[in-house]
Amino acid sequence: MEVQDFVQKNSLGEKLFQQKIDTETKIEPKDWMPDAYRKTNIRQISQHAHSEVVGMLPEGNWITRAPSLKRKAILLAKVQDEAGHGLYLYSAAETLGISRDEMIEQLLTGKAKYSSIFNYPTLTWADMGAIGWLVDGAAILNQVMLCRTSYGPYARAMVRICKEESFHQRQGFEILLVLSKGTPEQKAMCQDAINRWWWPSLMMFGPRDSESTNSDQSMQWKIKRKTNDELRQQFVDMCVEQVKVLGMTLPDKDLQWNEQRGHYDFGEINWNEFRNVVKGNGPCNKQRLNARKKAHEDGAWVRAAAMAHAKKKAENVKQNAA
Ligand code: FAQ
Repeated sequence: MEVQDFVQKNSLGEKLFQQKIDTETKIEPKDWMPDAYRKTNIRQISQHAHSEVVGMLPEGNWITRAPSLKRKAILLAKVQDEAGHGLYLYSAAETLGISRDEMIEQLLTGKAKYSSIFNYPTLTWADMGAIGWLVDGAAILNQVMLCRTSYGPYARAMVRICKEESFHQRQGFEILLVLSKGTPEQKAMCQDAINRWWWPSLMMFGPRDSESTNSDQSMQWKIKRKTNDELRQQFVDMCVEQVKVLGMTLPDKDLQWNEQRGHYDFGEINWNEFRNVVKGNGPCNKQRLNARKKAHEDGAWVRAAAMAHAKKKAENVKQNAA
């Protein structure tokens, strides 16, 4: 292609791209898109996929110790859902031109991030309730917004994921509700789990807007529809009301209704802790990555068998056609 044709074609592509963004038309895999738009979607969608997959580990820890058959079946289904979410998201990222192998490699070598929240330990059964209520609750707020994200395959994956997440959140809240009406020990376990998961849940929304390197551009491209701080505030306002139903408290002495803002004020997040966990120094980072590496190595024979089967099948088709 002549240089001039290329420039003309590109600027037309850019115009069409901007028109689609302005008119709320989804960007689809074969559409022209700026390189940076492609890159930031790959970054965000693949990190989201990794979060779903690593997110199976803290809860997986309790499948064998769930207090009843019913609880075990529900938890098992929830953890399987997270695996499914990871798969939809890896597929959505693949439509942007990155391979699954590359993404997995980035996760296992520590190059790609995943949500900070999954680097905390699950110490008691009440943690299953707190994860469902708070972690899935935070994830839903973020993901409801992403149902309207500008990249088509990501938005469509989110619609399905949100339906399942809302079941996850309710099952978590119900676990806590039962504990909150139980023995003094169960009540204490419930409060302790809320105390430990509250602040890390607030960190899930990412750094303050003033420190968020990607937000401005992602908002302009309508990848994100609300900023980190807006979603965090929405989450705080929602949880302050819900915790009353449990008869429990949130571990923040600065929580207070602000009439002027029409929102709850809340205390300062420990951003040093957040940065440390994201850097790889949280309580369970090494354990989580090692578990993923082991799963990948243990699964090598399955991948090899699937490849061998596909090759044999292709050869058979060729032979039959000859
Ligand atoms: N942890 O400029 P921003 C779930 C990074 S799914 C680690 O504000 P952005 C389901 C960020 O990547 C939970 N890193 O970034 C479930 C960036 O680094 P980079 C996951 C974080 O992308 C429930 C840098 O900091 N959800 O829970 C975190 O505009 C229960 C600067 O930040 C998603 O991934 C963090 N918390 O906004 C599963 C949703 N926050 O890449 C199992 C999709 C920020 O430039 C059990 N993602 N960073 O090197 C998003 O909406 C966005 O990516 C944000 C961050 C909002 C997370």
